[in-house]
Amino acid sequence: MKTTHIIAAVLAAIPQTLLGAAALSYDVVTVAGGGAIEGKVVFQGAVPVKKIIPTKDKEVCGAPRNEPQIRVGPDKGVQDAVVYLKAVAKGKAWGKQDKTPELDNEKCRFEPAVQVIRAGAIDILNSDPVLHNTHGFYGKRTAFNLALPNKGDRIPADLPRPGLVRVECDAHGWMLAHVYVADSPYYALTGKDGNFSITDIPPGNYTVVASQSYAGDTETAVTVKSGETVTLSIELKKK
Ligand SMILES: [Cu+2]
Repeated sequence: MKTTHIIAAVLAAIPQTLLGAAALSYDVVTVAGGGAIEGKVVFQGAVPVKKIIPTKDKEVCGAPRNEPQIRVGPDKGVQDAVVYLKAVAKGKAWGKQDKTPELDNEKCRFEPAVQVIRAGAIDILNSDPVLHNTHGFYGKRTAFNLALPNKGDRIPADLPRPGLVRVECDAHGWMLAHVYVADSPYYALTGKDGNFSITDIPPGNYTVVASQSYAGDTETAVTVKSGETVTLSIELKKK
């Protein structure tokens, strides 16, 4: 009896934030009469460039060059912005995955530089005849750390938790990629024109997050109604 009381008291003392972690799990339900969110991600500012100076393996890695830190098209559309709905509790099924996602080391760049995957497997590849050491991080914590000495190497890695994974190469300091591990299937990656579309959303209130590594995150509150499409223009601003 006494023990039961103690357990009850301990449970009551667990902060809601800890219990909230369980509530963040995603439940698949039938979505009838869902709505959609579509639109465009834009960036109006001057496009910053980063000087890349390969210091080794130059025959593969190339000459010094300037690379844009945000890919902006002629009409200001931002390519490779990740757009997702924050902390969705339930909704549509994930859909079939055609193949295991891949991150390739190619000419001492990551290909693709930005991708969104579901939690689980990702294959790390090397298309170069030089050593790459592909190192992924959740924040400061290592998610994987893989040496790929040979062209044609393919090593399976695992990203078990949702969140942003920053990927570096320990051999080539300028290499950088971002892998977003989604916590629900409500996400999109903008194309060259900056456009995105997210469909089959249960009616309700949502936070749309547009995320880009240079500009950071921009959040927009949206109400989705049954059978309707909300059109957004999301302007990214460097904070
Ligand atoms: Cu490398």
